[in-house]
Amino acid sequence: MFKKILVANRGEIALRIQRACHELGIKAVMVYSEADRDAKYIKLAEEAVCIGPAPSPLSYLNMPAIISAAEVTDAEAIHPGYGFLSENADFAERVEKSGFQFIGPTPENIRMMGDKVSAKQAMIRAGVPCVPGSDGELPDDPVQIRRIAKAVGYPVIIKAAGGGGGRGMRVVHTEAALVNAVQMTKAEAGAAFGNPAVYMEKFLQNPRHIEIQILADKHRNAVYLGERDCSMQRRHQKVIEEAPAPGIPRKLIERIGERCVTACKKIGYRGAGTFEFLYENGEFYFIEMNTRVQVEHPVTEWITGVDVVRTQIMVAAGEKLPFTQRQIEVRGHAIECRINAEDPYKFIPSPGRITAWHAPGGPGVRVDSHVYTNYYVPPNYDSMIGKLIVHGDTREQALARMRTALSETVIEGINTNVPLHRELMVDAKFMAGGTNIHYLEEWLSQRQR
Ligand code: MV4
Repeated sequence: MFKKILVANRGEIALRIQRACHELGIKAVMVYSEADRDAKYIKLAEEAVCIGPAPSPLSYLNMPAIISAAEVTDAEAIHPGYGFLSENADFAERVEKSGFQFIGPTPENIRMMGDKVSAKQAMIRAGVPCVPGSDGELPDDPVQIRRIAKAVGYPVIIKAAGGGGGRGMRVVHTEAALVNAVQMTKAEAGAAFGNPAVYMEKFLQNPRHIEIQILADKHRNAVYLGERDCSMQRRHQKVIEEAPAPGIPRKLIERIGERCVTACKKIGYRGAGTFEFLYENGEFYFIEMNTRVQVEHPVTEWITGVDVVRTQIMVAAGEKLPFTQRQIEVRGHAIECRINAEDPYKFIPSPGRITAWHAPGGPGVRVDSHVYTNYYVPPNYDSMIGKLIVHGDTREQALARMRTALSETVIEGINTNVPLHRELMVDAKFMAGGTNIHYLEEWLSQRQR
């Protein structure tokens, strides 16, 4: 096992990884920008290295600064967390070339999934069901583009190979608008991602966003840890996640989970990963794969009892997965509310000093956050300041525990979206379960203030 790991991230996930290291008896080297000197995990750190000024390109995205920090502290491995450099294949490659273990998949697998065309082709070959569409990159010939769209059936969606997470997409409803839309998306993709390649899919009008968590080791063992429902989102930012997904038959999840595991084995995947699907009319359609630990991993940890971050570290060190698929059982229901420093109505970021922080507690309540009373939320990064996660024997019990937990939560000095979560936890449609990816935005547009 590693003796020392460098944590190349900030915020709640830096604290989460630090905790996993300490539990395993591993020393954690924390890095920080000038804006993050006062974070809780820096105070708790046995070693911390400043890697640059507040703007992330100069610190958390600064590869030489991070690799140097690992060198001067004699770390053996680097955990990239989520965001920042976590899905950067060039970073993973540079980490390994410098003699450190990258805690994540191989650079080849990260690169394969970063290109959404090659990701989809790999999944089709591995037997994972995908959204019907162009087989690979769209050609330039307008006649061929029209022929493909006709075969797929309108509406279609044009997506950039270099995009993902909602960037570089365009919906097309008619043949008249098609060729121009393809050309526009290609031009934007070339400018934004340095890759003008685009592909086409049937546009699904009212899907849910369901994802499958997997874990794999370096010995071709892989398991799936059930699903998460991440449909409650606004502008491609998830707001609430839960597991299991309400109303989806277990048998269907098992079938799709097994396909994901087979695909992992086929491509030699290792580490944690998430297969993103759209779910509509009882069918799953793969859209993208994330090659990192995700914000919402705690809901999976709670329904399965598996520590995702601990296992990421163990498999990176070469250990075998400490459980088989047969040992994975789903128990109860978990819900996560992302706590953001933002206006709960207008969603404008609300950085500043937290003058009071009272976290909720009690049975079935978990708070993952790096903040505390008197902490200053810097304006330079994502507005998420923590996550509130609850578990119950049933979804109803989890909802009740979330309502109680939110009622106990006090955050003063900045605006947060806690009032939004309080409203959503008593919304009849959300309480019924199974809302689609458009529900939250429609609800917000009709909300009374
Ligand atoms: C789609 C889609 C409908 N049909 N693909 C947006 C984020 C990116 N990961 C894929 N996205 C979508 N792809 C087809 N063929 C609708 C979306 C989509 C979406 C997906 C998941 C969660 C939220 C979303 C919000 C708007 C659109």
